[in-house]
Amino acid sequence: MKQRVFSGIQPSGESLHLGNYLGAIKGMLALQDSHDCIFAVVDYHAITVPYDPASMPAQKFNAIVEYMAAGLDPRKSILIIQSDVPEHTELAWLLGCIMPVSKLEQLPTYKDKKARQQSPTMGLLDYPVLMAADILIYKASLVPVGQDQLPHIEFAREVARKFNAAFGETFPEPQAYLTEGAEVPSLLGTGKMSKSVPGSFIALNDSPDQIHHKLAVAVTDPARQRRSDPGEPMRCNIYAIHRLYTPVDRLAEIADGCRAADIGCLECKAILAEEIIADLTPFRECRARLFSHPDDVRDALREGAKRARPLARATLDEVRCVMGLDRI
Ligand code: AQP
Repeated sequence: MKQRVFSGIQPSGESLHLGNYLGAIKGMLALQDSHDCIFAVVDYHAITVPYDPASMPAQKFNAIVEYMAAGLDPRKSILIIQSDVPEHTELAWLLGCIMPVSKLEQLPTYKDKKARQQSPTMGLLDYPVLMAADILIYKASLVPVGQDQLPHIEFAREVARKFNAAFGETFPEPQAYLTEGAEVPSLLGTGKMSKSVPGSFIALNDSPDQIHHKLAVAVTDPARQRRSDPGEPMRCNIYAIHRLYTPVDRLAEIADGCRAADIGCLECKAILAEEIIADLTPFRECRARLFSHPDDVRDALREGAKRARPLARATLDEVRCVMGLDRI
């Protein structure tokens, strides 16, 4: 039997970004031919922070289009919107009843997002429980994610262990699947590329001009104030992105040129912009095609939910049974 894979991305912006693509979607693509995959647009996660209800339908539609344009194929993988499979939230309630609040309060994403909000919601605290349910409802053993999600995967493993110890062997302990781009840095010089940090990201639907502009104003090696200053590529966030895009021989040329101050930051950024634009061209074309055939996208989602729900229901029935909740 093929190993089961689950992963999800929030529809929390107008477009997914390069971090989502290189850190998560590339991992999904690497597994979709050889594994039994379910990939979701996790809309219930996106409402754990303030959001605009009027924009949500378009953001969900865009996220699923971008999944498909990046190569996730509904003939190979089950593609769903999380809220179309309500078993996820029902399982989250059951799992939440075995996990201590103190554990959730320690998780870095919660602490980080809490610091940016006046009154963090119960949903924000509970986010990792819902994420554990998203994975465990399909008994997935592999989860392609970026580095920032590792604490949440560790939490999901702990949920599985705790549940199995209390109610008998039910869930596999899921493992993260990381790509080379597991931590795409922010264009602002510190932290990761993130939808909620303006100026930090390149969106997958950015035009070639926008990509050139965003890179041109991006922060680089702080030691390189003037064109003639020698740089240190390993300290530079732009070089870190180059390493994910640029062929090895060209990369060595850029690193040497940077150290010798033969290549300026602007030139280095322009080379990277062209690499990214070339990589995203087929994506952009496919995205435009899908937007002009919205029924194909909706059909894929309908079919996805139809295939996912029986799998989710079977796990939920089993869980309710071992918890003594299925009978009177
Ligand atoms: N910079 C990144 N590098 C590598 N992987 C990344 N991911 C996100 N940013 C990077 C991975 O993308 C998947 C989906 O992320 P998400 O949008 O659901 O949540 P997130 O991790 O919180 O992403 P953002 O962009 O930072 O969203 P906001 O700003 O709304 O919180 C995950 O696998 C994630 O690791």
